[in-house]
Amino acid sequence: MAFISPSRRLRRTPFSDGVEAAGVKAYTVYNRMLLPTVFESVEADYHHLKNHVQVWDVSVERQVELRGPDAARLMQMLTPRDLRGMLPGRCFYVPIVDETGGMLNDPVAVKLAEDRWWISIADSDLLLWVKGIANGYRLDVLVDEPDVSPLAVQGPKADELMVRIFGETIRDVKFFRFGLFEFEGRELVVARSGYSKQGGFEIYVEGADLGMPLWNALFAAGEDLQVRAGCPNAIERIEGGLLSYGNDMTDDNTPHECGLGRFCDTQTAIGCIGRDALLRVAKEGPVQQVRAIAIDGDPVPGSDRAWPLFASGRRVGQITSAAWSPDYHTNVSIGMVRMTHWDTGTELEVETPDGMRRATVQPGFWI
Ligand code: THG
Repeated sequence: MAFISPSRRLRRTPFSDGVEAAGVKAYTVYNRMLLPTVFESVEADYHHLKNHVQVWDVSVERQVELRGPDAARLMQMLTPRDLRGMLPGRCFYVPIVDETGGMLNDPVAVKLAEDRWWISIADSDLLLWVKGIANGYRLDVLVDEPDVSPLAVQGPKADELMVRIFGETIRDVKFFRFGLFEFEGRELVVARSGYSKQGGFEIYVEGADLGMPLWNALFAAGEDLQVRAGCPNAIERIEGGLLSYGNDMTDDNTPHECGLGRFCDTQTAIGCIGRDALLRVAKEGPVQQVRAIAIDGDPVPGSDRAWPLFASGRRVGQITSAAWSPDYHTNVSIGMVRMTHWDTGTELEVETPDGMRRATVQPGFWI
């Protein structure tokens, strides 16, 4: 057993004091910040998330802010999703692609105003790519990382808890939309979104000084709701088919391979830097794609590598995330599978760290 040495490069978050006091047991590193992965145990956290309400320090979802007359133009250069119909007050899940059509990130874009956007990023250095584009094309836009840290409130009792802090009108916020809500005299962006399928909100906490006051207010207000500190849960997110950039896809994958074709309008997304490349590959269609895959046998171990998938001894893909699901009584997983073997019901073999297991392609994710 070894420990991570503290340093300024591994940034604290506005909620780190609360996370530590709540007894965090494990972290991962994400955008050079600490992201909690376990509080009680991954399984106990999973059951609690599905039955109660949790507060998650997801400060690692850093914002890339675009501000200025060319903000909307720059945003459309980054993604093959057509943004023309997107109104201020909306959040869009957007694939970000490079000039080859490879995935650079899969953030949530938040349109604050025509000339002001936040890109709420997954784990890759998107700021550098966006600054490079803005400067290379001499765009009239400021690009930086503001002092904004998302705090997620997730679970079936999320509405009940949020009402107690922000008032009844929080219930009116629709999925993937946001409103401005006051806390301690400051207006905060609050969206109905989050990295779980259990429902809830994300509060974009602007100003690190507000972090612990808001954290403490949520825990004080939610005692009878059994509110707990939580974090994105590996089991629940695999059941729900929520992809993890760097795990389930990299810049070697197109959005179509990732199953994100429904978030692409490549024909009409004029200006998108990867548009020509995506139009070319779209003609043939993807030759591999993300699938939900059940893995037989006892609970699979955790892993820091992809597990090869085979059919009749031939390599046909890989498992990129896997966990035992208490609710579905099987190992749930996300895999990238070649076209010849991606049909529902196809039986495969997966090489796990503790031996070969049978794996079956599912019709869809579990949630
Ligand atoms: N919220 C915010 N920022 C984020 C994440 C988030 N940045 C990092 C990471 N998560 C980005 N990845 C995702 C992946 C999935 C979703 C959001 C961000 C998601 N998908 C829904 C689904 O697939 O069911 C809905 C998508 C839609 O219909 O538009 O929510 O979680 N701020």
